Amino acid sequence: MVLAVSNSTEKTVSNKDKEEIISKIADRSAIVGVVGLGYVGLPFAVEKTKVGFQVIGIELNPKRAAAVNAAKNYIGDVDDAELTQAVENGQLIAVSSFDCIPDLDAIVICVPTPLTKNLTPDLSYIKSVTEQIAPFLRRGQLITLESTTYPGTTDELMRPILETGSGLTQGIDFFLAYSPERVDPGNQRYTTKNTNKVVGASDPDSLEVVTYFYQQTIDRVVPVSSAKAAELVKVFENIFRSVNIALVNELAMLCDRMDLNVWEILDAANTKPFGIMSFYPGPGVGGHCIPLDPHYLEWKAKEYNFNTRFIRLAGEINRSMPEYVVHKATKLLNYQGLATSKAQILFLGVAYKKDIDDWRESPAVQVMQLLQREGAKIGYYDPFVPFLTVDEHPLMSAKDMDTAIAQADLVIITTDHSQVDYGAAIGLAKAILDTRGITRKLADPDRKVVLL
Ligand code: SAJ
Repeated sequence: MVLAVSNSTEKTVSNKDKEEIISKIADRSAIVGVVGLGYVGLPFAVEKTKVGFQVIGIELNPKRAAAVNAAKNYIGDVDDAELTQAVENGQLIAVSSFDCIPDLDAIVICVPTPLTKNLTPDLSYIKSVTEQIAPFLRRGQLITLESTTYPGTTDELMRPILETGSGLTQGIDFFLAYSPERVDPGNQRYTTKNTNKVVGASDPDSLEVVTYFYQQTIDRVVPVSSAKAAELVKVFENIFRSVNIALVNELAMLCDRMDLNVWEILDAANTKPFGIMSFYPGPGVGGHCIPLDPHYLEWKAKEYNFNTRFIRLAGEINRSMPEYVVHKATKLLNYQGLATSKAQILFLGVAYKKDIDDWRESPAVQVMQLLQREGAKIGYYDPFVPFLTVDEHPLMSAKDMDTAIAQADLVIITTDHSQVDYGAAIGLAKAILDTRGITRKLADPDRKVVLL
């Protein structure tokens, strides 16, 4: 293919470069770099080793890099034995510098994309990694961004930094693409390998190379027309969840006023065999994705003089849920003639969702914080979370659930871990506020349970 370039000389796309990287991917001589060995990067890195690639993980947290090199697993979705095998046979090595960039053929960037305190994108990780890569970039390399971000990041932020820093041109000298991570932490059914993968690039050669690269480890790769399109696909997926979770959270607050049981309403609605998808209310929306990612699009849309009202409203409703739980808890304590400031409250489950150990951005912790600030004595029991901090106060999980429940004036179920015996909890508790509806089908002869 011949590309016309600005100085009117014709420059052929180096098919040699494209053929070379494709051949190195095919015979597994391509060295894969993964920047960021978190809940996206480490599972991806291990998957690549399983199909024969040499992988260098660039992890700036030295503790994490050392853990990987010692085959000490810290990501629940990674199989311990597979990590050990990858490390022991030398296929996965973690480093904490970018000096190895020239040796890499494909570089996959899986760094965090948080929000600032006023809900604007914080691209500092992506920018810093891109700036570190640029001076080492060489002909024929593939750079892929996986972090969830606003449409335009790859082409408008990364590409100029890479081209300026290296003097190379995308699509002619190196390949640049976007492929969103789709990881559902704790999901036993869908893994890195069998979760369909969207890929997008803004030139045909980059799209061809990135598609072939991911096809080596993922059952189905879905190419789209540009990096920007792929970026929007991902953000839409999380907006879809945020809006639908907010819808049922709002319904829960209305049902409370109408003296209706939102769980009964939703269970019945979900018997519809078509045209519905089940979402349930909760104490709020946690994790590193759903509370944050939609605001990346909200921020970008403003450039087009467009207000994404669904995103804003959903965020407002979801962020209001911890306060709503406090309102319900206070009412319940009042029925017992107890002031919140005198109450002993036990939180059953503190992770941001069931059957995982991650409590960062957990709505449970937000509720704990609010009630602790009102003077309540709070404790928790969570088999996945041995300790956490609430307003910088360290807390350990109760060792024995039964004793902790019996000693509490109120139990608040904030995470519905599968392994907890909720029937026993009902028998032992004085009162329960169930924010996850996990007890809705259990016997409650003494009517101790109030559902959100
Ligand atoms: N939640 C509800 N009600 C619901 C569903 C979820 O209150 O009906 C809450 C959860 O308890 C949790 C939060 O929302 O606090 C987010 O839950 P989530 O199920 O969306 O899980 P995440 O954030 O760990 O992972 C999601 C992925 N989950 C699913 O698709 C089921 C997926 O959206 C993305 O691949 C991933 O975010 C990501 O990395 O973007």
